[in-house]
Amino acid sequence: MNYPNIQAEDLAVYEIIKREEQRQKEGIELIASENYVSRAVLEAMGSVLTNKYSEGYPGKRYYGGNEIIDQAESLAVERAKQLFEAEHVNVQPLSGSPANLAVYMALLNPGDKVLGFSLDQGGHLSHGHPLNFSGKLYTIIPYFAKKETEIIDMDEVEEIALREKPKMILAGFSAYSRNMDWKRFKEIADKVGAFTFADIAHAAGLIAGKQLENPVPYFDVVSTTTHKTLRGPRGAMIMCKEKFASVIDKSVFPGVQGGPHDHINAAKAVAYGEALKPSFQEYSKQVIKNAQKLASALQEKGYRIISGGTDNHLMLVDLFGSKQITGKEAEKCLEQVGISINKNMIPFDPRKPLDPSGIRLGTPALTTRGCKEADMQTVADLMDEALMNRADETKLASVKDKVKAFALKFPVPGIE
Ligand code: DSN
Repeated sequence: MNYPNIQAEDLAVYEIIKREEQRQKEGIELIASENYVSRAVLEAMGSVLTNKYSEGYPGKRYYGGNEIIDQAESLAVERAKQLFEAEHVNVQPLSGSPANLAVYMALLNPGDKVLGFSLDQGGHLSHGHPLNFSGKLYTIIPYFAKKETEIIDMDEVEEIALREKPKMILAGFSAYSRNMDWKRFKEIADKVGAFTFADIAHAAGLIAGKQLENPVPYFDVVSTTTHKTLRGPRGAMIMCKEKFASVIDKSVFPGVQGGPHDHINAAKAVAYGEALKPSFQEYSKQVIKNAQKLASALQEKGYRIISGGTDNHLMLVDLFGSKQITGKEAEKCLEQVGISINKNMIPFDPRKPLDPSGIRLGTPALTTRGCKEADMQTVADLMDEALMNRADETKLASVKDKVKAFALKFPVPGIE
C-alpha cells in the first residue's frame, strides 16, 4: 500500500506508518494474538463506509441512507453464519471486551455467579479479573488447570459447578495451548442449569479453518475477536442460538454501543469471505504444524513448554523454570533483536504478572507470511541465540541482522 495523500498532507503520520511498516517487515512476529490482514481487508477498512452512522440493525435503523450499509452488514452476518454454523450473528461489537460485556449484560444480573478460567492460568481479563467489569460486577468462581498436567481438569470443573451452581459457565482462553472440551462444558452446564458462553477469540480462525472443534453447535453464546487467527479487521462478533438473538442484539445496541463501525463490518465480510476459501483451511493447518514444530524445536534446546506441547497456534514457555530467565528479561532481549513476543504468567507461577516466569509464543502471523516447519527451526535457533547471549551487545546486534535477513524473505501483505 502507498499513502500518497498522507505523505502530501501529514508527513508526521506518514513517517510513523512507514517506520511501523519497516518494523513489521524486518521483525519476527510471535505474539499469539497478532496477524497480518490482506490488502483487501485493509482496503475495506480504509473505505468511505466509515462516513456513515447506522445505529440499529439491517432494515431497522435510526438514521436514513442505510440501504447499502445494510447490505454490507448482512453480508458479514451471512458469511459468519456459514463459517461457524451459527443460528444468529451480531457483527457489531467493536472489540472483544465490549462483546463480552454485552454477553454478560444479556444473560446475567449483577452479582450472578460465573465460572471462568483463571486469568493467571490462561483466561482473559474479561473472564473475571477483579479490576475488570467482569470481576467487579459478577461473582466469579475460577477454575484451574491441574498442577501435574497443566491441562484443565474437566472433572474438577464439574465438581466446582455442582457445588457453586453458577448461572453461566465461560469457556475460553488467551494463553492455553490445549483443546477445550466444549461438549463436556455443555454437559456440565446442563446438569446445573447454567448458560454456556465460549470466548473463542484466540482460536476462531482455526475453528473456521476446520482444524479445531467448533463450540457454536453446543453453546448458547459464543464471542470472538476478528483480528487474531481469523485474520480480519480489529473487532469482534457474537454468535448465538436463535432464542438469544433478541437479548444479545439489544445488549450490543443500545446496551453497550452506539453506532457500528460500518467500514470495519465490511472488512469483516471480506475476511470471512477469505476464511470460507479452501486455502484458509490450509493456512489453519499450517499454523498448528508450525506451532508444534516451534514447541518441539525449543524443547530440544531445553526449554520447558507448559503441558508438554500445543494443540493450537500458541504455547507458553516456562523460561524461568528451565533457563532461569524471567519473562520480562526475555521480552526485552528479544525485542532488541526484532523478535516480538509477550511475557506471560504460567500456571501456578511463583513470580508476579509484571515479571512472570513465562513467555507466550504463537505462529499465526509468521504462517501468513508463508513460513513452514523448517523456518520454525530457524526461529527457535535465533531466539535461543539471543537469549543465551542476552548480556552481549555485539552478539545481539549480529542476531538482529540475522532476524532481519530471515524476515525479509517473507513478504507482509500490504507492505511493499
Ligand atoms: N490482548 C489479547 C491477547 O493478546 O491475547 C487478548 O485480548
